[in-house]
Amino acid sequence: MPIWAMVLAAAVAAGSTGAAAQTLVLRGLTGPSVTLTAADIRSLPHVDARLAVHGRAQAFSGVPVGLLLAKVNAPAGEAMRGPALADIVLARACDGYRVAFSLSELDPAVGDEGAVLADARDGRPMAPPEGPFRLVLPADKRPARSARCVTALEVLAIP
Ligand SMILES: Nc1nc2c(c(=O)[nH]1)N[C@H]1C(S)=C(S)[C@@H](COP(=O)(O)O)O[C@H]1N2
Ligand SMILES: [Mo]
Repeated sequence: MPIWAMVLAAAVAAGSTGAAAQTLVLRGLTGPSVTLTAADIRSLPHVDARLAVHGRAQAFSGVPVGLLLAKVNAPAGEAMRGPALADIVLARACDGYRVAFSLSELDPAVGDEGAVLADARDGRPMAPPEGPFRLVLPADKRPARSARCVTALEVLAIP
């Protein structure tokens, strides 16, 4: 293989690694994990969510987090009782940033904070290191939980 072809192949491989990092992994308490691409997420129902980041109001659009957690059968609604109230959701970001939530606060039938996994800001997709997916908690006062570049949402039981 000529050297230019090797360089091209390496660039394509690096590019596809980048693409793989632009997926969202959902892990439930049981059952297989679910991996969604940006296109998968774009095809799901969207809501608008506003958040002030350092005093600047930002308009995001994305998928309600409860809808994503339902894809891995996270307890919600009537099932949000007993041990489920001690379950947590860990959001993981591409830079190692992590944010923990209680599962019940993300359940629209209980906490209803309006948590959204945004895939657009001001009508445009977000590029890394902010995107492609950013958590938006519209009721938060400080944007510390608004994890940029979210790679996974994991439901975990506290031991
Ligand atoms: N992945 C990731 N997300 C993050 C952070 C981070 O360090 N890594 N910092 C948080 C904090 S503390 C703040 S104040 C906001 C800042 O958002 P901005 O970068 O859009 O200004 O991002 C939040 N999301
Ligand atoms: Mo912050």
